[in-house]
Amino acid sequence: MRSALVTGVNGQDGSYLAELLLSKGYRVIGLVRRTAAENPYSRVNHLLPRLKLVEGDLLDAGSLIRALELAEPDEVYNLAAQSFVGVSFREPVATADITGVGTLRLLEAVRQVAPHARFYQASSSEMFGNVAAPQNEISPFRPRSPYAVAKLFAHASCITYRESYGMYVACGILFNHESPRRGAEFVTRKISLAVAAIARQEQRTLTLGSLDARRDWGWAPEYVDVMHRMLQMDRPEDFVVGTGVAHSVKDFCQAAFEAAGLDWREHVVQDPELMRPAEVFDLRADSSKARELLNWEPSMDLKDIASAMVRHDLGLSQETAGGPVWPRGLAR
Ligand code: NAP
Ligand code: F7E
Repeated sequence: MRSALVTGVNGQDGSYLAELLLSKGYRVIGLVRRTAAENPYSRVNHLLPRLKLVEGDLLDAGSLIRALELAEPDEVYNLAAQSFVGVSFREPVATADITGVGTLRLLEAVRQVAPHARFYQASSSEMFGNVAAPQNEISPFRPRSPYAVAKLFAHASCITYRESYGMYVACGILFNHESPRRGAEFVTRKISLAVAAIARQEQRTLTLGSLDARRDWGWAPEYVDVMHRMLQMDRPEDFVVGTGVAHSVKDFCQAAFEAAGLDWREHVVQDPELMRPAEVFDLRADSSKARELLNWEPSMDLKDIASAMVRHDLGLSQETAGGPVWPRGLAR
């Protein structure tokens, strides 16, 4: 039985990845931080006790060593991060420490405790900043936020460990991916939750920042599948992963409101306070390499994603924070 350690297991991607690995017969150990919240592991409760949880923090090297000693992993997936770009402008140093140096702490712990484990790093399309779309593995990186800077530090650390120590380290440069398990502060979930509240007549308006920024939005369960595929290759490589189609925030609003029979123009207002100090305007993936070498193909488009999220938030779909939503066509 193969073992996997997943950091950030209670995040959107961590919960889907844990489901996928358990369905493949892995022994899965998830790293979680101590919290005082009443229902702290809400996205993975349904997986317990098959999923084992171990306490640890990317800020604490000793806890990472302990987790690795307990897990004895064949594969390590580093999904933990301060992952919200907006917060990174308000908490830049904490973001650098967790998302950037935290990855280096984990790499060094793996080098010492489990040097033969295969390591997946959750790199981000945010590292590209405003370089011309579409972006691929040879596009330059021009980060535009403290989050992107931290992710780039982590990404470069991974390549350094791969080249210096011969470790199997692979970075997935993933573009935005969404689901009903997306955190409520990210724009797609903020929109789907507001659409549901407006449909129930609990609120009238939704306040957003930039409506023109364009993102390549995919479906999260399909993206954790690619993480696993990346660690099954003969040698470690980095991959850009996205749908290849970009839409504006406005387009997502239109699709989400339409899914509930509403007109977004009657409800969405803009507030300059929600604009970021520096915006990334146009992210669109060229994932030819992943399609060819990993045989990976996304199947959900913007309308599918918006409608699945709105249906969930209206209480119309079976998916709960705890239930798997596998897109059509994806082998489990
Ligand atoms: P997420 O929902 O925000 O989950 C992040 C997880 O990291 C949370 O479970 C959080 O724990 C944990 N975490 C935060 N700080 C930690 C620390 N100091 N020590 C240990 N754990 C810590 O993020 P996601 O959307 O699943 O994304 C997964 C990864 O992919 C992240 O690294 C993100 O930056 C990256 N990424 C995401 C996307 C995307 O579109 N989703 C695209 C590219 C890259 P708590 O539950 O305790 O808060
Ligand atoms: O913003 C605009 C905002 O916060 C998307 C993370 O998973 O993907 C994610 O980062 C766009 C931006 O995601 C609001 O300015 C307008 O242009 O949903 P988001 P993100 O910043 O793209 C990357 C790939 C990651 O790696 C990250 O971890 O939407 N926008 N109005 C807004 N965004 C938010 N959050 N809230 C608004 O009110």
